[in-house]
Amino acid sequence: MIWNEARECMSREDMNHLQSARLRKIVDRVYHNVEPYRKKMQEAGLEPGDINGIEDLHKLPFTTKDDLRDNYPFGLFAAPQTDIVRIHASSGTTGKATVVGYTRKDIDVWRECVARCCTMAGLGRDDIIQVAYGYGLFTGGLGGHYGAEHLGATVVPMSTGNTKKLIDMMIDFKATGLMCTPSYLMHIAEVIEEMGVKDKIKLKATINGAEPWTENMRMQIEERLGIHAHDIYGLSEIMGPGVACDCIHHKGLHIFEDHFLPEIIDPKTLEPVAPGETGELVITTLTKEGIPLIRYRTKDLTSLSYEKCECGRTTARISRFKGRSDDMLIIRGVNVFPSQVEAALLTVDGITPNYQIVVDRVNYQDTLEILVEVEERFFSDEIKALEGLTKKIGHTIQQALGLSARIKLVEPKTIERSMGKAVRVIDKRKFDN
Ligand code: DLL
Repeated sequence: MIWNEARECMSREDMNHLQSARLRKIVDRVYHNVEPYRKKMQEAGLEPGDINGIEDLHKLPFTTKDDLRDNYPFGLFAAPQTDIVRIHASSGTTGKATVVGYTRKDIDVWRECVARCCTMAGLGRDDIIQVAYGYGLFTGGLGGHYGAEHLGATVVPMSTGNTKKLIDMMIDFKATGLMCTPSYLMHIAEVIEEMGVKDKIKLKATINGAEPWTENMRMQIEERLGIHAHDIYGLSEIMGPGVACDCIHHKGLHIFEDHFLPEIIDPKTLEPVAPGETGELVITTLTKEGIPLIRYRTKDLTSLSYEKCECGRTTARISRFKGRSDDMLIIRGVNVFPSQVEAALLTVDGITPNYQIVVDRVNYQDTLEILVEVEERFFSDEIKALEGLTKKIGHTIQQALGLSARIKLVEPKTIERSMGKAVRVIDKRKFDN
């Protein structure tokens, strides 16, 4: 089992000491190897010697996705190409992809982090783990694969594509672990029910991430499949999956602070927020060689807690993600996060976590429509049941968002399923000009 007690259960003092030593080293590395970083530091009047420890972190300039795009493809690499053994890239919504490179040591750190996540989920050498994240430039497939293999588990590289085959193999191989996006897991649960094979499934735990999901959705999945579903976080710029993961207590995601130094800032003022308050997660990679990033603005909204967890780990925990500072929708002047909509919907009985938010603009007025899949039984009931449910959802959304929405109930499986990240929001306003 990969339970790195020396690192995951360190005293705060020792952890800060380790982080300071690693920060000094990484700042030195980028200053001497990455021209854009040297320039940025010089513009801020900084030299590596000015950074003595984590108390000086705030002096360093931020890094954003634009810095990666501006230096496409390899401009921020801090290692010679001969030391880079792997490239990944994330598809940008605009412009060029963001490209990242890994040295052999980076891959070793990555697999150890993902293996630690598997341990948190109670998986070990005896387990058979199917990896159903996409393999390729996306970090999910290979990241999960190397981590589970490092754990010593038996890895089945399913990738995405054929859900029935995945389930057949899950049964035949007696698979006990599964890694995939939460929305795909939901789809897998539906197909298992459809096939009537739930009693043949030996699954114990799943490790799900790459997109926001709610606590409610996690509990619904756990109940449907009789498993523990764990939230894994990561982003390709920083490494890929395995930056943080929640343990069996599901009270926030333990961030591997020996490799990733977290801060939470107010995305508008860029100042740190008080402990426990929600803001944007900023990460400094402490050990990356290929593409170390200093104060990288993830745009992901969360909060930090340094309280010791019941599991014994002392690493800081980030709360379940509340969305991104840049996926926030402003509808009729009201800020709305898709995760808020999901949380509200799932409080209503009879709703599945399959929904789509459609925002449009008609006569200069924003419109909000929410398509919600409801259980089959409502469609066989009389029309009154449907009307009642529509009203109830409308009321719940109004209460949660302070916004009225047109609710459209649709039959199960109407909303297109995704093997990767679900398309939760269709914002048509972007296309009119
Ligand atoms: O999604 C890496 C990953 C793969 C993580 C598999 C977990 C599992 P990117 O494609 O670069 O990398 O997208 C990163 O996805 O900034 C978040 O906005 C979102 N995200 C990732 N994990 C979670 C999560 C991978 N557990 C972006 N909860 C991040 C909420 C998540 N959002």
